[in-house]
Amino acid sequence: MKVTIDVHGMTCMHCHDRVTKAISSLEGVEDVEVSLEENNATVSFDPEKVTLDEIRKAVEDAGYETGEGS
Ligand code: 9UX
Repeated sequence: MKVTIDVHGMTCMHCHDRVTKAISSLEGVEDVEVSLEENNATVSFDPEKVTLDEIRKAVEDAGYETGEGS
């Protein structure tokens, strides 16, 4: 499944890379597209291996705030 999650607090390209790595390091994540301009991350993942909450937690653990997924 593919979900776009709001990610707040990214201000530079380093933030962008940190969020990308935090999400892509999770097992079950197939593709990640982080947008600094739109303050979100579009993630393709296998819901049997990883949940949206786990993805959100990985972003928060990296130091960023998350919003609702859609
Ligand atoms: Mo640069 Mo992004 O210090 O937090 S990594 S703004």
